Amino acid sequence: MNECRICKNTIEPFMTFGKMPIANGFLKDNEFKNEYFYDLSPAFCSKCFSFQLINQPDPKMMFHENYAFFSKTSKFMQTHFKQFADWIEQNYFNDKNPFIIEIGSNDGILLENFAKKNIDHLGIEPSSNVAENALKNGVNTITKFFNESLTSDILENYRKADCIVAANVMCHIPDLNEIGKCANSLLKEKGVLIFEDPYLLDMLQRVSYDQIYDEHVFMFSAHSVNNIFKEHNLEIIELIHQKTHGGSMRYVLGRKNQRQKTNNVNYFFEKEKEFGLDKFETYIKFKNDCEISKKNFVQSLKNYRDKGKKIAGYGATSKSTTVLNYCEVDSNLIEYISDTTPIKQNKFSPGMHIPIKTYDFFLENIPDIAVLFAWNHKNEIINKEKNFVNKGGKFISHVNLNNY
Ligand code: DWN
Ligand code: SAH
Repeated sequence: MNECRICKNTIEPFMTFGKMPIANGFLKDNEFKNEYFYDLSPAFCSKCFSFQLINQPDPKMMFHENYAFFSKTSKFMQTHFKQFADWIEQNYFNDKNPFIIEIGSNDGILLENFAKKNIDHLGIEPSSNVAENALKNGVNTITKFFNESLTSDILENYRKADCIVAANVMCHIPDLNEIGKCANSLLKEKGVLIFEDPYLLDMLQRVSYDQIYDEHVFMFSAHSVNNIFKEHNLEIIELIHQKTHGGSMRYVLGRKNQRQKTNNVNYFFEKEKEFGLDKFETYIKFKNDCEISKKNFVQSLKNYRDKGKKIAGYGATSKSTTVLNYCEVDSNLIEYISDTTPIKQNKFSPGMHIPIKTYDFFLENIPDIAVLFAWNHKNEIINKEKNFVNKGGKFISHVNLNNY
């Protein structure tokens, strides 16, 4: 019997994606035989509405000194985080001498905007290789996991914060009750907790099941976030939908009755209810949608291959690990995947062992078909690849690319 990670209610898995490797575990061929696999099965809690993974590998196996994701690889995301920083400053800094803490600050993509203005900030980032980049750029960073013991250290050595922010991190943390307690200790009376994560409703509607992988132990909705944090005296005061990562939600939470709620909070609660996000049947439908998506994706790759087309992947995303392993697609169908991140290059994709190549390799070995695993960066990539498209190259994906 499985327990909800939040409310301890009994939960049932509604599907399995099968055995999965670490999503960002790009590896050398001499490491194939010791590759780690776990069972990737999501479940839904019909009491607190949390969509969650039954099993998650130990965080230390995912976030360490060789973490493969560097936030600044996307120009679009750099712009997003600059705008995000300006928005926080305009809306949620009330103090003359504000202090902002970021959980999962990665290479400093958000906090560098505050550092440049000499605004007091602190990044918490356990993956030391990405944190090093932030430190080089003048972003104050502690290379540790955020938790209760670190919270005590911060209170001793720094001060209470006006804002705790986390982008694409909260959904990675298995014990959110601990995070609720930490936020309570660290925030000033009128302080806010702001986080952005891929939005469950978008994932269900778009069948972007590749958002489900080891790091993403939760997929949030307004309903679940409300239930998770109300136990810690925090309430949602603002919700803003985002285009990033294929559809995300920005949640702003304040201490109960300390801040005015905006009108759109109810709008999203109603929209989620209308969709049936609180009902188990919705997730059974999602399971069927995933199976159809898998069948169509594999068939279209086979059709292209049988016509003699050269197929490559574009962007060795974490998400692609779920697609490739669930659909059992290996280098018989996708010859190689190109990615601009040096730490991924000249290694193999987790589980299916497709070679990862440089961007120059892509330019020298242009495929007929590019599987856009980084579909969430479609506009940025299509703009860059006008030449490929003009010469007859075609981008495809398991999701409908017209939605992005
Ligand atoms: O939540 C998470 C998000 C924020 O980032 C983490 N758990 C891990 C990671 O997820 P992802 O790997 O799915 O993220 P992206 O942003 O979709 O990854 C894009 C990949 O594509 C990177 O490896 C860089 C690469 N890329 C490229 O080769 N050429 C990206 C762009 C824009 C390009 O032009
Ligand atoms: N905020 C960045 C990075 C997201 S990737 C962005 O939006 O692009 C997730 C990041 O969270 C990784 O850098 C990982 O090392 C970090 N992380 C994971 N668990 C964490 C924890 N418990 N505390 C702090 N950071 C964590």
